[in-house]
Amino acid sequence: DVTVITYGTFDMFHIGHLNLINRLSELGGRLIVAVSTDEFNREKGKRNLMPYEQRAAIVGSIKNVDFVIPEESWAQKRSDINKYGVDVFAIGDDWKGQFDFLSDICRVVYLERTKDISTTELKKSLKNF
Ligand code: C2G
Repeated sequence: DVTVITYGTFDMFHIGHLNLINRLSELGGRLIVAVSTDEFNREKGKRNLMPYEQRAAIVGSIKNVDFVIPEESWAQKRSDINKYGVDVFAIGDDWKGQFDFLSDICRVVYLERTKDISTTELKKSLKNF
């Protein structure tokens, strides 16, 4: 079976995240999602509203997701791909080109982002709600 992996914060889970996850599960039979820990998010310069446990629980509850692991560093992708026998690394095209260096050990796919929704936008619209 084809194993797919992706990485992300998945804060304030929304349709953009769901669309991506559903598209990922079309790429292969097994889907692993690495959810960024709170500490790693700070390293990414991102602040998440929901703690890792909640974000991981929500992502893990999605039927197409087979396995959730923590994303703790930029450097873990290569070892994850080898450890889990990953065939496809896929992520939204806001990262286009950033992970081509992994193409010696797996297929690298960039998927189109869902328009007009992001956690940042949601936070803004909540302020005026
Ligand atoms: N996404 C999307 N459409 C949106 C918003 C997000 O397709 N409207 C996708 C992103 O492209 C990403 C995934 O959903 O593939 C998770 O988005 P984020 O939580 O913002 O992930 P990010 O912080 O970019 O983390 O090592 C990689 C990083 O951890 C990626």
